[in-house]
Amino acid sequence: MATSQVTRYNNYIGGQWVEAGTGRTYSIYNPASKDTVLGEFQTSGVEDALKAVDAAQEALAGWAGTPAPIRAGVLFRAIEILRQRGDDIARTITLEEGKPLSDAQGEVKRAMNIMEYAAGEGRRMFGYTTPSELPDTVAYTVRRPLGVVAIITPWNFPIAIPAWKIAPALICGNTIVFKPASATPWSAVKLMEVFEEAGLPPGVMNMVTGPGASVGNALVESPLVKGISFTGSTEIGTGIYAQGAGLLKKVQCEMGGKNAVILLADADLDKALGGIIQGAFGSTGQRCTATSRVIVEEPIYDQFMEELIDRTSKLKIGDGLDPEVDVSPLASKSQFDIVMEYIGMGTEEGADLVYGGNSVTGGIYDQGYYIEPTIFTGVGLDMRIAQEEIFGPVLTVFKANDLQDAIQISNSVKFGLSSSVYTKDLTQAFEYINTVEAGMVHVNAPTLGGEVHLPFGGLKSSGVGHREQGTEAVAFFSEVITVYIDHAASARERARFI
Ligand code: UN1
Repeated sequence: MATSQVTRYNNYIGGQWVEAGTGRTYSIYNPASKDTVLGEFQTSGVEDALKAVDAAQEALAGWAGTPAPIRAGVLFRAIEILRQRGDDIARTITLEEGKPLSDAQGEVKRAMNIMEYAAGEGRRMFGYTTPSELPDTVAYTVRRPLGVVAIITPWNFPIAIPAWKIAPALICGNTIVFKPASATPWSAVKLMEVFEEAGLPPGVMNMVTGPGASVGNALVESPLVKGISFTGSTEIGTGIYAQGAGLLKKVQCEMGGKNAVILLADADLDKALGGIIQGAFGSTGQRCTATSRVIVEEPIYDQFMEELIDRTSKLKIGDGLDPEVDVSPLASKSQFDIVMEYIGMGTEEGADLVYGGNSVTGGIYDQGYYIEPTIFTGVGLDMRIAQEEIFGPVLTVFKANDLQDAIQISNSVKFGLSSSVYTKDLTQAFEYINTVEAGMVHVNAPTLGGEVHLPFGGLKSSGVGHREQGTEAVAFFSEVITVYIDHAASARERARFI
């Protein structure tokens, strides 16, 4: 495509679409058609990030002073705009991230759901009143915004993850600098347009595209930024958390996973296979709640493996725009390379590659970053493919003697995001629920996703700071202020409580 036909998109700062001060831009490409340029975006630098912070700071008093139910009005309008543009935005997600269109549509719906939930919070956002130990004294709590917050998001849910951070941040009265993943700025621009048209006052939300090393870092360091909500790798998140803590900022980091399904011998195998295949290969495994391990109780291991391979072989690989496709391309060349490297590593480490393992080539496949759904057995617990997040369509299978053994295997990794058990036995299910190390626990359901009104997040290296979504999101994006009011007619003998 000739450069002249490529649309150039700008940053959004203080209510204006502006070019980066660096004067530099970069292009993004369709992962299913790797020579197709989708757009040109601003390669912003530190100064752009700081301008956005200043704009957010300037807008803060006005937005924080707007009653929360009125702030909610913007979110309700944004939901309507998303409804009208849903198809176009979903298509944008598929074009730039690669996921199947039906998943992209689901993602837009999820963004609408979270906005609906957050908008409702505009009429709740409860504090509490409680008796004081003094007469004629009222004690209560009230929520106040943090101030300017930085929202730093990954490429794999380029609409839903920003939405589930932005919506609660806005309803709580914060102003925002949004730094989307460098790989998916197009969805971010479209989301920004939705908020602009919904009537968000200038400066309340600003968007700056570009590298994390300059833009993200400047946001984390700026003394005006009081809160940071990050989703991405454990490595980057750990750095942000440490840096933010040193500056006494409120930080939440949602990071990697190595989620396991435990399959017990009494389980409904058909149901379990459906959930495991969707969990492992849906979204091409590029999801922090993806299933990357299955731990199978010995008596059903052989039957499970046979059916797993049979069903996996029927998955259709192709362009996410094709409605028949189950497994679409990896989101980028770098993601493709990482996953291929892990597959090679698995073989070298001595695991048995029992299905897939190759890139898919020929015809349309040469245009994109396709990898076969891949299954390893005979995986040792100390192998890197058993321990590290691969973020691709790679499933490792383990054999366990019983539930306790399975839980031990499940807990043997540094991550603890999401997990699942398939069983009909209530006693075993509860033992699992009470001992598995994961922030989200499923019984007879895939490791995937979550509902927007429930907390989302993990233990150990999967998350730190505060859960996302539900009322937890309001707790993160606000400060609790405790108020004592003495309405006694005159001075007291004992003027203060202890
Ligand atoms: C989901 O799996 O439905 O980055 C959401 C991620 C997670 C969000 C996943 N933070 O994949």
